[in-house]
Amino acid sequence: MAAPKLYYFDGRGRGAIVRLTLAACGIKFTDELLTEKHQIEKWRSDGLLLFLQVPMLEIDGLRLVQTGAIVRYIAGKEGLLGSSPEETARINMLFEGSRDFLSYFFMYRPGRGFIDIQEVLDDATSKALPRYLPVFDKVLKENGSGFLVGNSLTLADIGLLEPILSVLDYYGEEALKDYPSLQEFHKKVTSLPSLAEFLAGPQRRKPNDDVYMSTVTKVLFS
Ligand SMILES: N[C@@H](CCC(=O)N[C@@H](CS)C(=O)NCC(=O)O)C(=O)O
Repeated sequence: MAAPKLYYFDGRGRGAIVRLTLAACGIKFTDELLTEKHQIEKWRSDGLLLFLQVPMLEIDGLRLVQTGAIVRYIAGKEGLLGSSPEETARINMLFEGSRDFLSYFFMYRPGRGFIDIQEVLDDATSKALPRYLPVFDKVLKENGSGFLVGNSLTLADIGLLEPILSVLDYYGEEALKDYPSLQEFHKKVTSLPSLAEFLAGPQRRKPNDDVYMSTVTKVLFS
């Protein structure tokens, strides 16, 4: 079977969590990078994109779209979605919370286009950090294993890692100084061999820059 192939931009965006989930599961994948408008037009007209959107992941003979569905497929196959309906609900709840947290770092805002990074960070500083950091720190502390749910890595942890990496990229370690459980979590999860290798490699994209924003604008909005 061919390696899974991710159709997405050469940047983080919604593709980041798909890459992170594949990496956490030790699944090697390739990137089909979207850099020109004619590519997505062809994928759309060839019927590759169910809702005409990326990310799309080709895996196991399937063409998966919708970020949440993609990562749940991978996590489900790899046993990272818990072992009871209650545990799965808890994992999903925490995962969705981490997506809400991460959304504060997205620079694209519907109806406005890409907004200035300072506006993003002002909003994240006043609204996202005080809401989410204490909650995730508390959940980690109460669970006590270093992971959010149970005794091993789940999709909830992979979800949380993404906004924590953004916090560290944008604010530095200082931002976690009052959250010892989150500091331990970051250390523990980024030391897992498959994630450590991925995060140090080229498939982990840097924070979105001008090149990424102008590519997305050209491909989707011109
Ligand atoms: N709910 C979808 C949203 C996907 C989405 O909005 N993708 C953007 C790129 S990040 C896109 O393809 N936009 C083009 C369009 O909506 O026509 C998901 O989570 O995957």
